[in-house]
Order: sequence, then C-alpha cells, then structure tokens
Amino acid sequence: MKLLIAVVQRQDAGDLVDALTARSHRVTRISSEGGFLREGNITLLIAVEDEQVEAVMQLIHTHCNMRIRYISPLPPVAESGEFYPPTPVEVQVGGATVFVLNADSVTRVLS
Ligand code: 2BA
Repeated sequence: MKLLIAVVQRQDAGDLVDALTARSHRVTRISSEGGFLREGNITLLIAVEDEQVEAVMQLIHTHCNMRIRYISPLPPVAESGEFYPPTPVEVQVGGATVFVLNADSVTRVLS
C-alpha cells in the first residue's frame, strides 16, 4: 500500500478530487501554502493499493497543469535618488509535486 501526498494548485484541485472520488478513491484535501511563493495550494492525501498508483498518477497528470508565475525580486540597494525597477522573474509552478510513501496499513475506526 502507498500513501500519495500530492501538492497541487488550487485551480486544479476540485477537478482532480472529483475524478478521484468518481473512481472510488478516498482522498483528504488540506489547505496548504508553498514556502517559496507564499501562495495557497492544496495538499491531497491519497492512500491506495500498489497496483492503483499508476492510475492515480495518470489522473494527476490529466487534471494538473503547469502554470507560469512572475515574481518581482527585491530591487538591489541603490544610491539615494537612483531607481531600479525590479525585473520580474519567471517561475514555473508544476502541475503537481507528488511524494509516494510506503504505507503499512490504513485503519478505519468505525466504533
Ligand atoms: P512553492 O514553494 O510556493 O514553489 C512554487 C514554485 O516556485 C515551484 O514550483 C518552483 O518552480 C519555484 N521554486 C520553489 N522553490 C524554489 C527555490 N528555492 N528556488 C527557485 N525556485 C523555486 P513547483 O516545484 O512545481 O512546486 C509547487 C509547490 O509544491 C511548492 O510551492 C511547494 O508547496 C510544493 N513543493 C514542491 N517541491 C517540494 C518539496 N521538495 N517539498 C515540499 N513541498 C514541495
């Protein structure tokens, strides 16, 4: 059994969760924030049997899109009176970042 931890963009999370649940996968959606851009993203926890990993990865590929973001770095220290407009830097934010971990078991406590 594997635990997939998938960090995805907010815009893609709804469709991906719909696609997972439509195929009877159980998924937990957690609001998270990227350390670099400091923007909200979504972390999904998906525990599946080993033979289902490939199908879940395929769904992630289908529903998660790479996007370009531009950030403005801090301008260099300038002499007083000088002005350096910051040049935006391109950042490619992935379709998804997926961690695949071995999971011993999943226990559902129903009592
Ligand atoms: P962020 O940390 O906000 O990163 C957003 C994008 O900024 C990254 O896209 C990458 O293109 C760029 N980036 C991140 N750190 C950088 C650095 N030190 N120098 C230059 N560029 C940097 P992705 O790689 O697709 O990552 C998207 C989000 O996935 C990340 O948001 C973070 O929340 C998560 N993530 C990615 N790699 C991770 C890792 N190794 N461990 C934990 N979380 C990760």
